[in-house]
Amino acid sequence: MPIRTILHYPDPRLRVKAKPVVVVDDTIRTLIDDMAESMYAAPGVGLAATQIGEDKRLFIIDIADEDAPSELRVFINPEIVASAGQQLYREGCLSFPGVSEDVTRAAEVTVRALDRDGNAFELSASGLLAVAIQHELDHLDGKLMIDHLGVIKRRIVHRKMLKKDDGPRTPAH
Ligand code: GNR
Ligand code: NI
Repeated sequence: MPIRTILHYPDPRLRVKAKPVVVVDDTIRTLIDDMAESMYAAPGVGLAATQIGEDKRLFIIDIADEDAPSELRVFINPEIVASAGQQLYREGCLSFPGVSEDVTRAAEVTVRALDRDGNAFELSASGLLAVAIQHELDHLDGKLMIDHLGVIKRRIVHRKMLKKDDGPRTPAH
């Protein structure tokens, strides 16, 4: 089960709006296994298929503490069916290594999705789990944490990411 390369901003593939999963089959389950391995290796608390260049509406989350047993949650074709309140959380993103910024999101969400067996479930979440669900769902729509920042912070993060990037220099703007 290979560890997959996680795309970094400003890779254009991070802007793709992912397509629904049509059947939850062994191909999807293999993809989930690869994503889990990649997320734990990173390490991160979540990973969206978009971040490894897979055009599918699927993400995984594990917010269990390092010293606790892992609790992998799988969300296929997720939809937020209810949300309430607001919370500010200092977020990171595996597609923005070295960046952490405060983002405002709903305090509580109810998400409906399919699990790795293709069974529908509903989950209500608050705190970090609610943040992660919203962060990952954004990825499936090609939306990134930088889009939640004001113009000044956004430009700072943008320039920082261009500097880190290897390869040919294009003029900063
Ligand atoms: O590993 C991650 N940590 C994190 C911390 C606060 C809010 C959101 C996240 S998600 C992130 C992994 C990631 O980039 N998922 O898309
Ligand atoms: Ni992310």
